[in-house]
Amino acid sequence: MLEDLDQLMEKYGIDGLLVNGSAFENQDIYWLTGFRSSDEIIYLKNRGDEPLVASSFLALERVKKESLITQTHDLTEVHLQILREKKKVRDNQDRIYGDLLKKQFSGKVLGVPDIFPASILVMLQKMGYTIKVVRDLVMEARATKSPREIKTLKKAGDATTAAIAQIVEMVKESTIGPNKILMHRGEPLTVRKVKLALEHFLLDKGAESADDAIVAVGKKAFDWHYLGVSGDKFKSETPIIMDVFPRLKQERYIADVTRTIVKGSVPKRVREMFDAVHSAAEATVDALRDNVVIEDVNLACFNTLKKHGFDSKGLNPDAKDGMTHGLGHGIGLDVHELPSTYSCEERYVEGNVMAIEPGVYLASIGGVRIENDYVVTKGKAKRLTTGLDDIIYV
Ligand SMILES: [Mn+2]
Repeated sequence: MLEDLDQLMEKYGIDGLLVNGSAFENQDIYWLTGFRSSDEIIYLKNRGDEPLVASSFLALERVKKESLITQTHDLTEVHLQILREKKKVRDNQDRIYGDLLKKQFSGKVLGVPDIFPASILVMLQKMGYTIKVVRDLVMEARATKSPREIKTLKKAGDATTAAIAQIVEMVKESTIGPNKILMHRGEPLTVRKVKLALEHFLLDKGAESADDAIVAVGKKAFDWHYLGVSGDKFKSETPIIMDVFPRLKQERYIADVTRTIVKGSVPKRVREMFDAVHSAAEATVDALRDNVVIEDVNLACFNTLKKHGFDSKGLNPDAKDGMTHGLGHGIGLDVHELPSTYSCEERYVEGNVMAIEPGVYLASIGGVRIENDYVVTKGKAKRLTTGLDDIIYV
């Protein structure tokens, strides 16, 4: 949370935190300032002080009205001087940062996150500033969500489960044609058609795909990041993975939900995969809570899969099939945030929001994956992605 920044700055040994960019390109900027704009701004926080944003002209006025920031630094005069000299602002960043830092930065060590323009970093060093790259600092602060963020993530979750439910209806409506191909309103049900339907529905709910959705039919889902190509056709008696991770257009938060759907009779081996994955999901969520060691939650999943006869990279790094990816990831303004499920010795804390996605994959069949988003609490983790069955046989 924003409240954790001072403590983290102390931990990382920096006196000031400097971040640059626009909300649409840099989630850190949006999270730190709440300023939803394409304007590039500079965020500076001295340890122990309120943060400020440096900007100019009309953008500065909007920062004052529309952001969470109460302190500003006006760069209008410096910008005007550069323009009067018929020069480019982007070639004169030393004057911009010089003005800001001389007047507003009182400490010695300036921290910058990993996403920071390399040219400005080098320039600041040439100007004599001591710069420390604090790769994880803002990400660590972002890992613990405020009640307001959790409410927004729930809204993203509702849009996502509702969008997948629409596709389930399309599959239900479909008939089974030659070669097991699903026919929807007289045409084969293709990945293109399904992705378009997802996008249309999400837009109506105020969301849009963060990157793309995964819609993987049958064996193609063995590669669990295979996105699906337009011409892929839905088939009966075949597991189809739909992994949908849209972003709310206004609030910019993301949900991540996966369902696997089978139309028609469910082959025995596929049913076994579903049973294993569903049991693993339940065991994982039972284990997930405040102050629990991250690896213990991983093991709850992998050991359950093992009991069901499935291998995993978690128990066997050489595994060729079974669960060949990690348990999940933190989620928020980015699809992948901290905490990382690979930080085995660390512990979950209240307010972490996790996408938990057990899955098993067999080369001869494809895969089955179930993914839902949860808030870590002192008791049982609270699910944010409700209203849609985990196992979908239609
Ligand atoms: Mn995910």
